[in-house]
Amino acid sequence: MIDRSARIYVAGHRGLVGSALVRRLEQEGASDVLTRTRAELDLTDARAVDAFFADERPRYVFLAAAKVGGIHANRSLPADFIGENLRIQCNVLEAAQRYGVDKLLFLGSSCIYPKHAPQPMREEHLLTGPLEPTNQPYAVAKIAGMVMCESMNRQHGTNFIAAMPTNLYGPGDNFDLESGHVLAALIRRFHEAKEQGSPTVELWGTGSPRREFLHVDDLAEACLFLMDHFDATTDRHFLNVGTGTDLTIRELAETVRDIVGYTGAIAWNADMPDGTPRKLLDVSGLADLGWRARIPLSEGIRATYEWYQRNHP
Ligand code: GFB
Repeated sequence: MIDRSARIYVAGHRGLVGSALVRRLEQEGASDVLTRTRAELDLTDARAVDAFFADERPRYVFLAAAKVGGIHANRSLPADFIGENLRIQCNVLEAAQRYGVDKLLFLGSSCIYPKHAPQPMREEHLLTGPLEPTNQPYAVAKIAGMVMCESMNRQHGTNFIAAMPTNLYGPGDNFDLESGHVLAALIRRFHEAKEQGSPTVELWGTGSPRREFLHVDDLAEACLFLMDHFDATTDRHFLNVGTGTDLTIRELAETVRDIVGYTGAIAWNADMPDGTPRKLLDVSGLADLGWRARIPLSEGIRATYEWYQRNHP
């Protein structure tokens, strides 16, 4: 078990994942959670990151800081997605090693697996085939982060592990229609259409791709579980985190539509990309250790919609 009274740094505490991690750590009695806003500490600045670790000496680190976004943001800003993520990872991982961090958890993403990986995707499918083009720069950065953790462990004897979450949603998500992920965008599109009495909501792609959705509070619980119960070993330093079930984007849209209470029609804009055809994680590794996701999708969407209404008047 990681010591709840030790200094724990959550990088990216204002994001979807980082904010959920801070909530979870506080619920579990963590008494010295260290955070810095981007204005206080620019993680792409190697010198600033080094000075921060030298001064603060965290014992544990959750590396949840990253440039993230949905399919359109990934396509529009590919250089930012690879460049910023590589810099952030490199700086934090190297400083964590240099200043003797006991254990670090790096957040990967299910898009690191090949576009046509067998489904559900197992950890050993990493680096076995070409990636989905819409998010290749982001995926390459995340793969580099994973390989860097493993390399640090081999060369320096660190205990840097990684969680590979499936598509996430929940309170604190980015509800921007251009840059957000699909679930947050759907909540907003249906909500605004209901408020404005629009007869149709236009969604991207064909609706046929399949995705798996994990509530971020489940992910935060899994991350702490991994920190407590999973160590980097020579053959494996990361595990998938998901629910083990998926649905089509069309089914997701109908679920969100019903929860929001929109009664108009859905139109699919096939000029927008579908992305990878299917992305379902095999979660047996984490299940064997004793962890399973708990929040059912419809319940999680309902709670996220309530959060959206409270926070986006
Ligand atoms: O979450 P998302 O943007 O990204 O979901 P990925 C994209 C799927 O939802 C595509 C459809 O099939 C889209 O065509 N979609 C329908 C929409 N309407 C919308 C909408 O209004 N907004 C959005 N965003 N999508 C991401 C990667 O891939 O997966 C990230 O881009 C990350 O890098 C994440 O890895 C986990 O699931 O395709």
